[in-house]
Amino acid sequence: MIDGSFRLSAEPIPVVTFFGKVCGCLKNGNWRSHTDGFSNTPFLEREGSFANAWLTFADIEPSGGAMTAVPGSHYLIEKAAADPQFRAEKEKNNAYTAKDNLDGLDWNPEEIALKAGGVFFYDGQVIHSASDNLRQQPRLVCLYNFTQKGNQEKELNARQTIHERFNSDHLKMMDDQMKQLVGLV
Ligand SMILES: O=C(O)CCC(=O)C(=O)O
Ligand SMILES: [Fe+2]
Repeated sequence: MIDGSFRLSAEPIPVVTFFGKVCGCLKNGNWRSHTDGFSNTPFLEREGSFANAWLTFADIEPSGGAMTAVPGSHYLIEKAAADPQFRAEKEKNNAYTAKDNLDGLDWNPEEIALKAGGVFFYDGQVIHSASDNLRQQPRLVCLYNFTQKGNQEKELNARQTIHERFNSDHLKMMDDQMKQLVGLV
C-alpha cells in the first residue's frame, strides 16, 4: 500500500458503536453511505503514498455495526467527481443508497466483519459507512492514517505541524519507537 518507509500522520481515532441504529442495515435495504471527500489527485497517482487502516479490538460479527463498503467504487467516484454538478450535489448531500446510486455502479455493498486484531485498509473515496449494530456487543475499532515518508525537506516541514496532528501530552510521553513512527525524530 505504501512504497518504502512511512509514518503515522495523525492521532489515531478510536470508534465505539453501541447497540442500535447507526446508518441503516443491508438486510433492510436502508443502509446509507458516504465518501470521506474527493481528492484532486487521481487514485492511481496517490496509490503507494498513504494508507487508512482500521484495527479491530473485539470480534465484529455480521450485523454487529461493521464498516460496509462498495468494492471498487472509488474509481467511479473519481470519474463522477470530475463533473462540477456532481461535486456540488454531493458536497451538499454526501449520501449514497441502494436507490440513490451512481449510474454504472454495481451496488454490491460488503460488510467487513472481522475477528479481534483484524485490520481493514480502505481508500476514503470508496463508498462506505458503518451499519446498524443489531448485537449487544459494542463494535470497537481504531482508525490509523499512514503516509509515505518524503525527502528531508518534506519531513522537516511535517515536523513543524506535528502539534496540530498529535495530542501534545501524547507527544511528550512517546518512547523512541513511537517518536520514529510519528516522524518526531
Ligand atoms: O464507523 C465507521 O466504521 C465509519 C466511520 C466513517 O466512515 C467516517 O468517520 O468517515
Ligand atoms: Fe467515512
